[in-house]
Amino acid sequence: MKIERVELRMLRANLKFHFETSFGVEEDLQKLLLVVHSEGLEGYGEVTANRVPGYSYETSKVAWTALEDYVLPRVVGREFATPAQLLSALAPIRGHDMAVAALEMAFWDLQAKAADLPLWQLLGGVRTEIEVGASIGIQPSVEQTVEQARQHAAEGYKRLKFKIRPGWDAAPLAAVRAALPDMALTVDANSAYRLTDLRLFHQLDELDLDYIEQPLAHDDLVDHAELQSLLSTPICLDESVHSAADARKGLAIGAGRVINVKLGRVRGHLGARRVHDVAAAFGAPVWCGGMLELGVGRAHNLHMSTLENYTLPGDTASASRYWGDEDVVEQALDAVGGVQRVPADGPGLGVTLKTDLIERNTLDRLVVG
Ligand code: OSB
Ligand code: MG
Repeated sequence: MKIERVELRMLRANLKFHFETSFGVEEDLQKLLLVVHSEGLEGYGEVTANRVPGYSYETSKVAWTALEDYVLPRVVGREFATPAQLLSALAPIRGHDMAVAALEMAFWDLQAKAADLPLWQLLGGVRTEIEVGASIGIQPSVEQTVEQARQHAAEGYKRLKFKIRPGWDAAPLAAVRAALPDMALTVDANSAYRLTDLRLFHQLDELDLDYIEQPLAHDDLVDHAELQSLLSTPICLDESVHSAADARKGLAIGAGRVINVKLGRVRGHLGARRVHDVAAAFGAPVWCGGMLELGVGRAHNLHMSTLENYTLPGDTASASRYWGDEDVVEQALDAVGGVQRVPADGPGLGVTLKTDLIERNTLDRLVVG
């Protein structure tokens, strides 16, 4: 299909809560939405980047620059038969995976619409109901953490993930474990620890967690393997895996036993499927991570989560938890009893855009082609 025209928007997106992690606070987000036009069809993509360069160097503004200056000039006006062909044209660009991913996702949506198939079928999915958990930021007190945990458990989320950082880790988690003895619990450190924090990891190891997400450096695999050899709780890799090759290396040396897949971190659906396949070959389960997405990103996450080896609950919690009724898509992407249905309003991504709301929240707009 020919990429005739691409429309990029920087949207104001006000999260309903302050989301605090070991790297900072996310609030008042800026989100990039991308619409690709081809043969009378529209494909939708979303950049998963946020405001602060703490998870990755890719922020919304950095991704805007990457799309405007490097990504879109290489593809607009050109014809691509497959997502793989599109990605080949972008291979010379190092990094900027979230910027590339938004275009790749939109291209898949276009192809699914052209084939009159739901995206999940084109991707090779095997289910239409997705179990999800909730990711709970660092709270002002242990009491509030337990309260948040009880609330989300009562809503039916299938597992609860808590952000931790040095000084905010074993104590709140032990309190949550005492309050919810049978709940699936996990922690996400976003790279805040070192191997020398072994005492803390041994404390976490006693709490029957499903996994400890990205405890060590964002670009490390070797120290994670050392740590994994000393713990019974599985390590889940997030920041360290940008490709199937990273997944292979990490799993081969025992750097973890679980992988969090995020479309933005692996250049889109093709990269995600390859990571998923490598993990399956190693017998390692995967789950779909979240980046505080709007409805377009959330819908892509749900379609991706239909692949066979997504056997652990993902981060795609109810859209209304983040945005109230101010999401960018008409469909309410809300979980019921911890289960999301894959959007199916028409072929492709199965969602429609709220054009008035999008127009109102547009901070900047760029049309190429
Ligand atoms: O590490 O998984 C992470 C949000 C922003 C950046 C990094 C992460 C997260 C989350 C949020 O954990 C998950 C969600 O979308 O609820
Ligand atoms: Mg994470």
